[in-house]
Amino acid sequence: MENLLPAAEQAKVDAKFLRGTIQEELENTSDMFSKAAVGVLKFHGTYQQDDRDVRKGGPKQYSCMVRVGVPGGVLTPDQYLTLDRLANIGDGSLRITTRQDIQYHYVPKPRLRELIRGLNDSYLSTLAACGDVVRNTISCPAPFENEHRQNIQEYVTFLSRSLKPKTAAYYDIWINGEHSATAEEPSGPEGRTEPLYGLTYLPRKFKIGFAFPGDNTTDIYANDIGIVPRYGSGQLTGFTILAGGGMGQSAGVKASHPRMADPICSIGPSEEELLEVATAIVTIHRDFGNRTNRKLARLKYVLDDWGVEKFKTELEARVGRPLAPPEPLTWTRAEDYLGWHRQGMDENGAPIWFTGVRIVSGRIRDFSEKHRFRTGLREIVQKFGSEVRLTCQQNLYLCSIRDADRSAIAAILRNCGLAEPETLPPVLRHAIACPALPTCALAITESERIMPQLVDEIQAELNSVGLPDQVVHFRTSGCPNGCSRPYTSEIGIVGASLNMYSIYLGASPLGTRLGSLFAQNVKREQIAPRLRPVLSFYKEERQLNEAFGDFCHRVGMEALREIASPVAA
Ligand code: SRM
Ligand code: SF4
Repeated sequence: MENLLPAAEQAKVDAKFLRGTIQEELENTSDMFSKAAVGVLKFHGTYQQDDRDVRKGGPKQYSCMVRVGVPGGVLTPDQYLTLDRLANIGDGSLRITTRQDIQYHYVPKPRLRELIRGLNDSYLSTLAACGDVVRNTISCPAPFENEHRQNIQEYVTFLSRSLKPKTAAYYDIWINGEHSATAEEPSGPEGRTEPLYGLTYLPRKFKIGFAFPGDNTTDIYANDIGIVPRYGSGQLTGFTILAGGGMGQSAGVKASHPRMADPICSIGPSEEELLEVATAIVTIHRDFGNRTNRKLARLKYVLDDWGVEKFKTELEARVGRPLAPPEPLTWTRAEDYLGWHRQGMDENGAPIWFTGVRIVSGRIRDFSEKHRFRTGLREIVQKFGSEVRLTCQQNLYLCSIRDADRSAIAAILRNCGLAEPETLPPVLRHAIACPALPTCALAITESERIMPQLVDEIQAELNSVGLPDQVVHFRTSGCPNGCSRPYTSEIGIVGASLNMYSIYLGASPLGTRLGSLFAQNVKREQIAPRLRPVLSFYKEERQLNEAFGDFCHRVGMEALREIASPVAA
């Protein structure tokens, strides 16, 4: 009998190391790619989408979402200006993602190659930004010079490059065989083999994140592998390794669920050992991840099945030695460094600054005369040569600012409508939304488009119960996949069905505990009213300095539901 692979696996085999029919289809006049090519395109960082607003009224209008990988979120001024210049190929916006990448939306098929070539000229790549491979490696990009962060960025870049697919297909298709210095040499005589991935790559996407001790701005527990450096006497002494985190769940698949990564082991500080252990974990996913059900294929389900002990034993077998137990981790913050911070000092002892700019939903665009975010940021980078760093909370840091330039930069930010973060309402300051409608094919409800209004409503509730300055972390996703990581947010709103949302409460503000389902099938208009009694209860009953998420967790969902019985629609 023929040995049939599941369709998604067979498609990878048929694509012959990520070639498929993309090249031929780029030459034809159709405005869309075939289904087979769409699957392969994802590994090249491109999703074919159709505008969901248009879909309602007539024939589908196809375009592409293109994701540019930015390891650790670090961009040179030249790279930022290239990204900005190329935004006009799409809808004129650059969108910072929750994994420090840049996305373009509405890129027409005939201009895809021009876009990817343009990126390659500035050593930027879309290869493996999506697909069943190791995705963009994230890290906290705050550039504090006294905290070894620059050094960790070198590990991020190294790991990123080492785990990229090696096929030459990307360069053959998009760049006529030329490849930029950011990607590794294709391996094998014709760049056709994949020593790590093989023909069928991974069962599913795979995500790696670094965090700094105490600083969980990257949401480390939401990653397949989490890496936390350890320091002793001012020196890097090694890394604590976590595994098995992920947010996605599917309404129709009961066993699917968000999961926090488990601490697995401690290793030494060398790049070689870090790569060895990370690669071994990737191969565990490759060899044991579920290849028959993509909804249960992430590494987190291997951890669920095996438990930490068995996982560690398999890892030790793969690296050929015992691994030390993980060091305990403690966290003190998980919010981006918004506003002005001292980065270091120049050669004359004058301060060097960085400033964390709040970009709501990561959308950099010239929205109106008063809100010209793209123009303002471009002007700053052009004039002052600022390095740009993207964060996992969809914000950006303008770095290495001389003391003498600080007030001019602050004035440009103000004039282009990028408000000083401390002047924003507290809930808006740290809110995150996924794109959802109209671009995302999987969106069940709105997310990014309703976020500002929803945040206003929740802020109004906080004001009315007498907590106007309370910071409450708020995230919304248009479906249970959880791209904004709503399950690690103090308030997580998740699209469930037409105009209906689930509300999750009780996650830790430090990103160390998942929230619990508080209410289901809540109409969009009822979200804030449903939260009103909970916020009021919090105001009355909280302990000293108790965060909202910690309070909800302590009190429990049952008690919260009791005091917040549904408000009439
Ligand atoms: Fe995501 C799929 C957007 C971070 C879990 N995600 C998608 C797609 C590509 C929809 C699709 O498959 O057709 C979305 C494109 C929408 C659009 O129009 O742009 C999409 N995900 C995003 C971004 C842009 C959201 C954002 O607001 O920034 C983020 C891009 C990150 C990047 O640069 O790589 C993004 N996605 C995440 C995260 C957060 C994270 O990684 O820290 C998660 C949860 C963590 C995790 O992976 O578990 C996430 N996205 C998913 C899932 C669920 C995966 C699962 O295990 O079940 C899907 C659906 C899928 O893969 O089938 C998905
Ligand atoms: Fe799309 Fe769902 Fe991700 Fe939002 S959470 S971008 S709706 S897949």
